[in-house]
Amino acid sequence: MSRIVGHLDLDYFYAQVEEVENPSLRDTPVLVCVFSGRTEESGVVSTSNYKARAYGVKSGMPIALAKRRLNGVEGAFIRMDHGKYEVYSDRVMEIIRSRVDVLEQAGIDEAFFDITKKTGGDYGAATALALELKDKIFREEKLTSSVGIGPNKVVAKIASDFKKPNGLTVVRTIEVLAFLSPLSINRIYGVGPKTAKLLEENDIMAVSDLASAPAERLEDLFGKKLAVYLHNASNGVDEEPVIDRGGASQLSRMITLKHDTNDLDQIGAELLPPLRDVHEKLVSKNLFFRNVSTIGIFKDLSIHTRSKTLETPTNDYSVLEREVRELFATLLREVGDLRRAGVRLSELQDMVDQRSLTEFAG
Ligand code: TTP
Ligand code: CA
Repeated sequence: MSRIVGHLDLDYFYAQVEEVENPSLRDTPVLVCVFSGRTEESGVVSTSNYKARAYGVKSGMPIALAKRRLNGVEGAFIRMDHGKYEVYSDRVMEIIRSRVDVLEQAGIDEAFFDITKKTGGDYGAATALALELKDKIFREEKLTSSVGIGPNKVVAKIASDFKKPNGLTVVRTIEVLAFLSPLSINRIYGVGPKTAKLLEENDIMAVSDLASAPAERLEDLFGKKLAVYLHNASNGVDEEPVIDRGGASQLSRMITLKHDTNDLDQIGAELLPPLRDVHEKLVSKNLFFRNVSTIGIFKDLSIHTRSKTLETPTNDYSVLEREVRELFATLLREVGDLRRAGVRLSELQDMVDQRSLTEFAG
């Protein structure tokens, strides 16, 4: 049976999360920014919604330039809150994971999945499953996503990018070459500006040009390894398996508090059982954590997080409890009553890796 692989990418992710938390933003250009602090306008745009993109706002653009692009139209400039986006990301990944054969998270807002067994290799069933994923993510998280389905990762990734936002593109094995041929070479994953420039200088503009370029010519330009990849990818050939990269990359627990509260002791007491539980899980899996986040959810369902990266990974419960308390103390100083509270451990590492690291260090 030939494989069926999918790629799901959440649309304008950070900006969409901000819209979900504050729906009144939907008709406004939303720019999620990393402020560097010197002046109110120093920093860059991390991402923006499609309203802002219509004015020419782009990821990585200085905030001052983005403001000029908006040309007097008022935009919402929002500080990036990575911890918050991770909470949404974790929940979306769980929705996908429970419905596919194998999930490979490829970034905070994207994942590959293998659904060969699940669909019996049938593209009709794959299409239905892709729609089910999109629908479930939209109903539970209010987030739209774009999905690509194909015989391998290279095709699935290009397909998910083909119709955005809220798209679904299914490319059956027999359609692969016709789908890829007219596309521009920079659609292929791994073709960055440098590779694209070199290809264009050699009159290779479309994927079909690349697919028919003589192997020796590509090898002269890029060396054996990249040449082989480019040749295969442009012909829709890719054997890379979808790999679950070692199970949980994070462990988290959320609770609903008995009453909405801003009281550190109250929250600390209610969080004790889930904290013990998450620590037990960590130890049973022989893992150390390096990053710990606290999560507070408010009446209006908006999420605020604080996180800390430790100098060295640990599985020490007293360190965990102390850090969580300190992080909640700062979080609560800055915000009102919480409805739900949670903790998340990430940058998890195997104890074995850890031991060999200290041995090297010693
Ligand atoms: P992308 O998936 O590239 O972009 P996007 O989700 O904002 O937009 P779309 O998929 O609809 O085209 O990146 C995912 C997140 O990564 C994005 O929401 C913010 C972050 N990001 C940056 O911080 N800087 C960048 O330059 C890019 C491209 C993304
Ligand atoms: Ca995205």
